Amino acid sequence: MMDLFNKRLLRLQEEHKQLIEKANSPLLGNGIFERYRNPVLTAAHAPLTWRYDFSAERNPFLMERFGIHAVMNAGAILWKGRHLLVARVEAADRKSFFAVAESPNGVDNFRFWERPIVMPEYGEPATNLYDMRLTAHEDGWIYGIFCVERKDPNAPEGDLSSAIACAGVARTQDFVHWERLPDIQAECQQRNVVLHPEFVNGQYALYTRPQDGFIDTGKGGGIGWALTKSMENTVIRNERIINPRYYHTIRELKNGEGPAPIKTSCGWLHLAHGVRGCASGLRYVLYLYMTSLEDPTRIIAEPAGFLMAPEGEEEVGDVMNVLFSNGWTVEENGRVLLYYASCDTRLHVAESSVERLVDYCLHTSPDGLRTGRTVETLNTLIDLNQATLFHQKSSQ
Ligand code: M1P
Repeated sequence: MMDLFNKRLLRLQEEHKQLIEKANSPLLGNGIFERYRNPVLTAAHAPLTWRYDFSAERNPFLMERFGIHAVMNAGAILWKGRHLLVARVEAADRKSFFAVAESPNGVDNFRFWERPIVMPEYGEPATNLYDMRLTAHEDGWIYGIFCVERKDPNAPEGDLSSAIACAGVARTQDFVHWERLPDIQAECQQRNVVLHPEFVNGQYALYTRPQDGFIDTGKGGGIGWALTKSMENTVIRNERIINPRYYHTIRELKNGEGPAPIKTSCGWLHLAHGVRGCASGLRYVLYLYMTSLEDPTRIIAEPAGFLMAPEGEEEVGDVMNVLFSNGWTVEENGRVLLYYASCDTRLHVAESSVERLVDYCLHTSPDGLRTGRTVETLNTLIDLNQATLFHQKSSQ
């Protein structure tokens, strides 16, 4: 028996090591970004010490004693030259928690720190926490804003799925110790709340996403904006929508800000997700838009359609047809690593640069909002190409 136990332990350890240390490489991209071949984090990356009891006495079959189901939607940061992700880890019991994973290069060899984050509670203990957005704010703190979900106390008897979602706030200097601040107070439910990295008019600025429930059935809706004097007692008032959802676009049903925007010389670069309904359910894609440096609420560019949509294995998982991102990092040389999860199951990385993403935003046509304009845009490109090819031929 002991022999079997030891053999199994050795094999588990070897396979885990191979998975963690597997080198990753970029695939051929579309010029805007390159996806990397392997996911950077999956449930199988969770440390064996989280999943198994290594005592042969207590666990003679060396069976999993704690199931990890998925690793997804990670906040990302380059911190003191270190690539850190604060991932949403979902246990087999459906509860999510946060855990830090670190890599030497941002594209492979991600290892979870020894223990998950112990997030202090605020008020009524949460049923679930997920999707942390990290912001290194100019006030000197690193903030994490995340979704806090509790059962709706007013749900009719027998309704076991209605929940109340609000934005939780915590701040840290080392990613181990977190100071929990009061949940953000707002007039309606909030998911996808993100802190802008700079003060605006001397106040903290928040990207918001007001909604009535899991799907915004209310009027309007979209990515909102609100200012608040303090993060220690945050109240969202006078929220206004800066990036609305829109009929027959990739964000017809809902949208949400991704990570904190990146400051570039041409404007703030924003990554967001857009959701539409289709026969197979909700379809989540990622898109970019840019806002003005002088007024971060004013959109100055927004390419038509999606930047990334699920492809290949990304289409399949726990919640099908979903790409979601709440983390990206930018290096001093402008290299951007964009972390995105597929189907609420696993986490991937794609590479681009500030220069390329700005070029994409500024030189891709916006959505004309009707078929005729889409065909006009296409014909303009074909005309340009015909002229270019003609010119190239005649100068040969
Ligand atoms: O299942 C897809 C996503 O659904 C929610 O996002 P949103 O509120 O924007 O629709 C979240 O539960 C998110 O974690 C999840 O990936």
